[in-house]
Amino acid sequence: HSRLRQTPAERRAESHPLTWRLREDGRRVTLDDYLAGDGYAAVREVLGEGTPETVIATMKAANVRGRGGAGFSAGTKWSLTLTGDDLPRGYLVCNADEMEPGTFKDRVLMEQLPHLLIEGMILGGFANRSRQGYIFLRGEYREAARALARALEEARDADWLGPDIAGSGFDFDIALHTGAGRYICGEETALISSLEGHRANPRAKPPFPGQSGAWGKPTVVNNVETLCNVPGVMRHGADWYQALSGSLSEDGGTKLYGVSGRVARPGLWELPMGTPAGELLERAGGLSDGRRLKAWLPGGASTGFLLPEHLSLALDFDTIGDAGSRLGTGLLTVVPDDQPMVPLLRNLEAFFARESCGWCTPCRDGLPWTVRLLAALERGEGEPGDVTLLEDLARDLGPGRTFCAHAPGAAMPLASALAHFRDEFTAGIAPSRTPRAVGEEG
Ligand code: L3W
Repeated sequence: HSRLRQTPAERRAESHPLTWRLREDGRRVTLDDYLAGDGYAAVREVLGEGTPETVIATMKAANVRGRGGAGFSAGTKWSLTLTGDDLPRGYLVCNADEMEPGTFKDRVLMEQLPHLLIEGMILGGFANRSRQGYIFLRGEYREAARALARALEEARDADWLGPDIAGSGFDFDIALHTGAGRYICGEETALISSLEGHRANPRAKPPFPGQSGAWGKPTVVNNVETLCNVPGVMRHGADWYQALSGSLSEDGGTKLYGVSGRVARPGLWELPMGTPAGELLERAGGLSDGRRLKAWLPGGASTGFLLPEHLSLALDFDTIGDAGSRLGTGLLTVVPDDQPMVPLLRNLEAFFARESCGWCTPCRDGLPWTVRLLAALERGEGEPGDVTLLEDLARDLGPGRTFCAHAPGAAMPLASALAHFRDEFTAGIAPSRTPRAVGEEG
C-alpha cells in the first residue's frame, strides 16, 4: 500500500516538488543526494535575504492550505506569531502522528525524504521566530523514526541545524518525540498536552496554539506534507506554486493522493491539487475483480461518503466540502458494491470509540452507543427506532458539542451512510421486535 506508484521517469522537479527526489528502490535520500538535488537551497536563500514577514507573505500569496485534513491557510496560521516582542516566540511542531485510517502519505515522505521535512521546518521556525522544533511522530512508525533520527544527525553535523545555521545568525534545532500510538494525539491541542507530558486531552480553542500552545508559548502545529511544501514555495515563489494546480483548483500546489480498498493498484500519487477523483481511481486501476463502485471516502475515516456520481469532482478542499464531505487527508477509501455498509460502519465507529480520550461526554458515551446499535443491526437484532436513534446520535455528535473534532469526525461517515444507504440499516431491524425501553441498549 504505502508506495509511490509513479516511476522516477514520471516525476519531474518542476511538476512533482514533493516526490521528484525519491529513489526507485524506496531507500532514504541521504544528505549528499538531497544537496545534489537543490536541497537546503531555500534555507540558504531565506536565511540570507528573507525576514519572517517576507516568508509569511509568500506563504499567504501561494495559498498553501494545511494538508493534515482541515485545509486552513498555513500563512494565516503562521502570522499569529508575528505579534509580540518576546524572543524566541515559541515552538514549531510537526504533526507526524499519522493515524487516519487509509492514510500513509506522511510516512512515505518521512521514511524516504526526511531532509525535505527538516528543510521545511527550518523555514517554518525562522518565519515563526522559534528556536526549537519538535517532530511528534506516531509510535508505530519505527522506520520513519530511524530515517528521521539519521537525517537530523546528518543535518546537525553539516550545520543545517544548531547554532548559526549557514552563517545566518539563526539558531534552530529539532527534537524527535515519538508518541504512544493514539489517534487523539494527532489533534493539535491533545498533541501539545502529550508533548508536555500530560494526558492527551484536547483543549478548547481559542486560544489557538499559535497564540498559546506548548508550555504556554506560541506554538505552530503543521502537518508533515504541509511543511514539505514550504521549501518549494520559498525557492520558486507563489506564482510557481499556484501554477502547479493550473485551472484545476484555486488552491495551489500538488497533493499526495492515495487510494486504498478493493482496487487493482492501491498506492500513492503526487498530482496537481484539484485532480478529479475519477482520474485518481483510474490510476489505481479501478476496482478489482470486476467489482463496481458503491461509495468512497475522500480522505480518511472522518469524512463523509460520496457516491460514484461524485467521481467527476475536483479533489480540493472547497469542492469536496461543497459536496457535503471533506477532502481530509486526500487518500481515498473505496467501497465496492458487494460490501455491506452496516459492518463497515460498525468497524469504523469501533475505531473512533476506542480512540476517544473520554474527556467529553457525548464522545465518550455516544460513540460506544453507536457501536452497540450498529452491532445489533448487523446481527439482524435491531429494534424499531434504532435507525432514527443512530441519526439523532450522528447529529448530537456533530460540530460544536465537544472540545475537538474527534466526535464530529466520527459522525460524518455515519450521517452520510445513513443518508445514502438507509435501507441497509433498516434491514437489520428484527421483524418481531418491539421498541426498546428508555435506557435499554442493543
Ligand atoms: C488561527 C483561527 N488558527 C483554525 C487552525 C487550528 C488548526 C487548523 C485547523 O483538524 C481535521 C479534519 C479531519 N486562527 C483558526 C486557526 N485555526 N482557526 O487551523 O483547525 P480546525 O479546527 O479546522 O481543524 P483541526 O481540529 O485541526 C480537523 C482531520 O483533521 N482529522 C484527522 C486527520 C488525521 C491525519 C493523519 O493521521 N495524518 O491528518 C480528523 O478529524 O480531516 O478536517 O491548526 O489551530 N481563526
